[in-house]
Amino acid sequence: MEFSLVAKDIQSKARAGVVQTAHGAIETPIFMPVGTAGTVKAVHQRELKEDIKAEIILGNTYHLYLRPGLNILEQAGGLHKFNGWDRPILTDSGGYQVFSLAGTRKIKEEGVKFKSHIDGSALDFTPENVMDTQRTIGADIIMAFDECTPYPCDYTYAKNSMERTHRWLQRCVDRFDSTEPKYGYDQTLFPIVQGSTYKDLRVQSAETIASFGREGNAIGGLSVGEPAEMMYEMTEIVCDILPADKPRYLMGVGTPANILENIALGVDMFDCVLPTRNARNGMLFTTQGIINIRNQKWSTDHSPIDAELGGYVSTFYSKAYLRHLVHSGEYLAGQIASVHNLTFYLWLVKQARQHIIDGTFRDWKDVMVKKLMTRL
Ligand code: PRF
Repeated sequence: MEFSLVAKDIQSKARAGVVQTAHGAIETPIFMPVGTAGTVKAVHQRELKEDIKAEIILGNTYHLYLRPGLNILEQAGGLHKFNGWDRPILTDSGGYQVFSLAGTRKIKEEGVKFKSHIDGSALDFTPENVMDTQRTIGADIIMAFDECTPYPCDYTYAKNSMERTHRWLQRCVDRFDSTEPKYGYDQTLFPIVQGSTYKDLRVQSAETIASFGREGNAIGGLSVGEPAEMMYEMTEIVCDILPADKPRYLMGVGTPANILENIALGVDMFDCVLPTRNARNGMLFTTQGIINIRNQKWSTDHSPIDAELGGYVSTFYSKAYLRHLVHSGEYLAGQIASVHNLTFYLWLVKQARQHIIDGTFRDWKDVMVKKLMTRL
């Protein structure tokens, strides 16, 4: 994997760059649609490519390991072959999901013992087997096995957890570096900064993570319920320490405003379920602000979902039609809304990138943050 910086904003710490992977280039800043179980929910691959213009999608180790399982993924020749997505894929390690989804779980130095949320069977994730699993899934970018602390989290717990995440990282690196890709193309491992909302822990974690000298770095443990200002404060501390010549990935973030504010602090990559999950509940992000398409006021609005955004579904379908589909419980409602929201998120980061290159990012961002969070 290679990262090159294309431009730096003069008014903020925002950067524009290009990440080269075995499955093609990613222009940063980038938003990565979440495809937990090998599918971005309600969106098919041709829409992802041609309408949304996604450059990379996420998969999840925890879900893919449980279903369809490693044998089937290996038979297929990896996830790219299995789901027909031939551009880059990043897999999260399952650390986060074990903590948020699994039933009873026990965290030990060796790893995490938990029960599957599907059939209750007993499972064991260790830094080593999570590396092997991600090798088998065949993701281009694989994530270290970490513990995402909840918010709030007391200092002693946060410190012990962070230190364990660092020890687990050493084991991830040892395993990853002593194994080969399964399908002939390069994979790369990103470590994850933790440290909850404590400045000194974030500094310590960022310095430790940077010292591993990997090809990219991630920031975890944020956007877990803390105030946005606290998240920005932590992101800034960490970005100032992580190397400038490597991509920085902020995990699980966020709203359009969160994304723009974190781009201004030096973050390059984002993922979040918000655009797809909220789409399935009728919440649309548009260039004019936020719409709840269920509201009566849209029932007679025959204008496009978002004429300014462009893109096929956002201009072809009207608000009144989409509202009708939602109220009728039609599957097409979830599909149209998901494609629209993702088109919007990819448009947003592309706009951000262009404004960074043009040297107008901060002024543009300050206007957009207010506009995008307006409820229409
Ligand atoms: N760790 C991992 N995945 C994550 C997170 C984390 O801390 C977060 C936190 N926002 C989202 N996804 N491995």
